[in-house]
Amino acid sequence: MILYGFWRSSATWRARLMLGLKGLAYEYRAVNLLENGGEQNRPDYVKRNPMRQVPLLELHEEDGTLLHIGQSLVIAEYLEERFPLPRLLPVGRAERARVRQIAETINSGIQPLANTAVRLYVRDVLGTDENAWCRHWIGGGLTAVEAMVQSNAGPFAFGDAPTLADVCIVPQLFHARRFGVDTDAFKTLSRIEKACYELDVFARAHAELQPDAPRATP
Ligand SMILES: N[C@@H](CCC(=O)N[C@@H](CS)C(=O)NCC(=O)O)C(=O)O
Repeated sequence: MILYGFWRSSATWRARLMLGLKGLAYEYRAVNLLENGGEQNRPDYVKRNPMRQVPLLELHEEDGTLLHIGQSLVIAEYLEERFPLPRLLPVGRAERARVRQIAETINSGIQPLANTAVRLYVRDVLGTDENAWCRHWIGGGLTAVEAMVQSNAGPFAFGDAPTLADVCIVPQLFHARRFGVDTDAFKTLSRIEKACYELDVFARAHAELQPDAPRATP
């Protein structure tokens, strides 16, 4: 299995967490989104993922068929079907809907508004402060997510074990801070984040620990 990604990409971070929580081994191939015109735009990568985004999971089906799966939540569903345990989604249908609602709110209601291509457009074409733009959309979105987790949160976003909801919340909080959102204001999300980082899988998946993350010079 090969995971194509970028150290800071929150969607790659989600895929890293899913693979980690399921205990699956994979090779990581870094795609630098910022340099050389963005390696996601290279013809060999576009052939694999026409959307020109990370993450992308490359793997073989049991019969040898080669698969390229883009979209982190589709990766989650695929992994859940093929490697059911440990679960990323709860057993009950209604509970699964709640977890998926949190994940999808982040995936389609928050993250795309602060994506690299969008931020560059806001800054370079619209001539607007892209950090203020991101703060507005991420802050508003996380206010909704904070309300969503209230009723079912245990130590984690949904009960006693991490789910797809936590997998989406943790990277989004990192990015919220990057743009100046005061994440301490989200009391339940902050508590959930702390519980997640106490797990080795979450601690190791942090963006700044990835092999393509810039290293501080001594
Ligand atoms: N919904 C997609 C989002 C993927 C996405 O937005 N990836 C970003 C990095 S987090 C990307 O590749 N951006 C490239 C660009 O904006 O040019 C997913 O969950 O995989």
